[in-house]
Amino acid sequence: MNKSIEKLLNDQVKYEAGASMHYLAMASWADANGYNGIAEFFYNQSEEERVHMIKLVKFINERSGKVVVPALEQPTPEYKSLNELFEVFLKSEMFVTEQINHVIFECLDKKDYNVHNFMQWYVTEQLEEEAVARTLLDKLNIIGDDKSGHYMFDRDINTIVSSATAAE
Ligand code: OFO
Repeated sequence: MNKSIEKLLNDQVKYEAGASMHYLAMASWADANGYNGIAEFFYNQSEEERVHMIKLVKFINERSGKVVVPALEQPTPEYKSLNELFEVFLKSEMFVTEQINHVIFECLDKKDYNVHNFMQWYVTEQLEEEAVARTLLDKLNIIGDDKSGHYMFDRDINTIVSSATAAE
């Protein structure tokens, strides 16, 4: 495997792992603050990102590349509001999308169509996750500071996510 692509795939392992830990911290914050639906949503997101990370690790090994398991920074443990929580979620997904685009660009540049093909799965996944993050943030912006609105958002988050993904 081309060394620059191997490096970018390893960077991607780190970003997926970072997102997984970040979402775990968000789930834990939501859990501790009584938002059980949101906590469940982020526990699931955290698990999904871990799956994305492992998929990359296995692929690098299959292609006889060298995997470097990364050290991670501690994620933020505190959030001021639900809006802040979901703003950070959207930013995190947008960051990951940018990095995936970077890998795709390098694959085309180095004519590695095998990795390019593999990365298409991540492109689709990011489209979906960014759409979900945007939908949730839009709903929270409509709700504003209304506590009963937050209560219903927490109760209905799985329905909101299902309708956002169905609308794709
Ligand atoms: Fe790994 O799917 Fe989003 O970040």
